[in-house]
Amino acid sequence: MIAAPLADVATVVQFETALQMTQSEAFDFIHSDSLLASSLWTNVALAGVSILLFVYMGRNIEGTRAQLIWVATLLVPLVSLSSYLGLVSGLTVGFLEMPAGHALAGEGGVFSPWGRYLTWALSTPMILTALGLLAGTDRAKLFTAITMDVGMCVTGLAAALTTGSYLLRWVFYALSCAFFVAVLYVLLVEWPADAAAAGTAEIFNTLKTLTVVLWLGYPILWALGSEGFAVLGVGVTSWGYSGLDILAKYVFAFLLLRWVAANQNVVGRETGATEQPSSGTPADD
Ligand code: RET
Repeated sequence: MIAAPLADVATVVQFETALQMTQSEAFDFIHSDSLLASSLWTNVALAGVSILLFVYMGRNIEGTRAQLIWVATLLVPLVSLSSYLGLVSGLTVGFLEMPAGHALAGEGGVFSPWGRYLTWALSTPMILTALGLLAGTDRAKLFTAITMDVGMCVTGLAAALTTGSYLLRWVFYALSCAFFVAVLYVLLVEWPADAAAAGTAEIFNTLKTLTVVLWLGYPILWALGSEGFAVLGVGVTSWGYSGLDILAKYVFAFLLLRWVAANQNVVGRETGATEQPSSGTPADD
């Protein structure tokens, strides 16, 4: 057996400790970086405050459609609180050795907050459900938006976790973008017309613009961040997602709930997805 040079042994040890980090070591890693830790704790706090505020704001909301919007909206900070607690505790983060071709290949384990991508598969469908119900859309379009969105999140997770091939990381990224295009189509083309018919065009268009602009920031950040081209460091990338989350989740949800609470007469009308099919006609809305 040929003895490995000392430097190599040190590198391997560095790799192994990074890749086999325990949760408490991951916890210590996160808390040794004040930028990273603050990006996560800020969202834990804001999600908690949002939950209390949204419960209060929805206390008098009546009618199936308005209540569905309220519950979907409330689930956004509820999922977010769980997500950020998972990240900050070290439970849903990992340290991945990047494949050859990646800017950080050979530099030890790269911090991967994979729990983010996983929980987006729960939170973003809630955002779309609330928006779809606000627009008074039908079940086919709601189903399309949600399934495409889940496809986007799961393939985004695959892009982050693929370490066997640098090319395949970007193939998953491209697939995720393709799903995203379908979501954007529903948001930008289908639902505005539905919202106009339902009398919710003004608020819908405000929230649609907010959503589209902010959501476009996520793939850009992924590409620039430590898991993509690594132009940005771990702490800055994490603050990028946290900042986008603050606007795309809490601010979005607050604006939506405030409008719904004040316009229950408009939202009270059953449309599209919440409409009961009248007897004798097929339920094909
Ligand atoms: C990824 C990388 C792969 C390509 C694309 C992405 C899009 C992510 C988006 C996330 C939105 C998240 C929100 C979370 C709120 O809880 C997965 C970053 C297209 C659009 C709004």
